[in-house]
Amino acid sequence: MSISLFNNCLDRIISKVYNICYENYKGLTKNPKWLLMRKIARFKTGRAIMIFFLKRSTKLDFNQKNSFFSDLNVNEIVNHLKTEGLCLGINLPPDVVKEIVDFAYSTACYGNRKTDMGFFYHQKEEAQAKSGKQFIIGSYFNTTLLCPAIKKLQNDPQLLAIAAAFLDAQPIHQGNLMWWSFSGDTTFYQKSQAAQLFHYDIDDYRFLKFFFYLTDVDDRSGPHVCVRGSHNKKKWSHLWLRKRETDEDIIDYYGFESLVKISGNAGFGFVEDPFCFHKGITPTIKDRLILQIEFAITDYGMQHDLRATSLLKCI
Ligand SMILES: O=C(O)CCC(=O)C(=O)O
Repeated sequence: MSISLFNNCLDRIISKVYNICYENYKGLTKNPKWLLMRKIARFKTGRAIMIFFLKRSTKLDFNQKNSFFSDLNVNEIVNHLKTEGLCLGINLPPDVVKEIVDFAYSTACYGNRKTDMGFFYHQKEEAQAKSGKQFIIGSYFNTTLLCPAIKKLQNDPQLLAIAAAFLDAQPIHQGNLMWWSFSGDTTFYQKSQAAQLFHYDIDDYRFLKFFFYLTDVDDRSGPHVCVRGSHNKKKWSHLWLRKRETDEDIIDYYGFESLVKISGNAGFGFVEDPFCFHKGITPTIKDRLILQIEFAITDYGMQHDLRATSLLKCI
């Protein structure tokens, strides 16, 4: 076995063991109900049973005229989302993009999501040199509290209407995430930590994520890739091992034509059923800024970006 193959295998084993330990530790200490949900919800039957018991009234009325997206057809989007696992073209108005991007440039982001690794976007190189670390992503915290445009988006009546129809329940806001994916070379372990390898999420028995690009995204600036239809079809090992999958594994099972690589200009948005396999491709040329807004049936308090300001430290 060559040294590089050995290192690659070791990298994968470390990444898997780390993820299992971290998930169980985090679940047991922070919210055992979340940990239990993670075990049950990976199976379709488990999800169906729990959704049956959790079912609540969905007679919801949203004033869709006050939306950034009032021209969208909710039923069409939800049908698409249910059959394909994603729906493209939920686009942000340019003034909202500008407000959020201005916020991103004038607020510290945190390297690899560590609360003591804060820096402003334009100071990334300096921050890396000073800390001796390579930052794969730079995430923002407390976005609801700090950015009025993001707060408005998470309360947008049309997004809520889509979420309610998909969830068949009162949509609960689980959290926002906004982050830079930085361009450059990354190892398998770094990709696995930054959602840059194929995986599916288990954040509730049913949930959905809206994504909005805030920079122009093409093949070389970190497009998101979703495997169409994979929310409804997984093989035994996908369910039981739930490891990060290689492109080859995914293409072998789902076929190359199932991969939807999503490019778009700043403001381009889409909604995804995160039980689909998905990933962000590591940007090679240009950094990508993306915003994610997530709704579910229950808030387990595990997905939000809220951090006490006393914990946040700049490098
Ligand atoms: O960076 C991306 O596009 C992937 C994001 C992702 O995998 C996730 O939010 O679960």
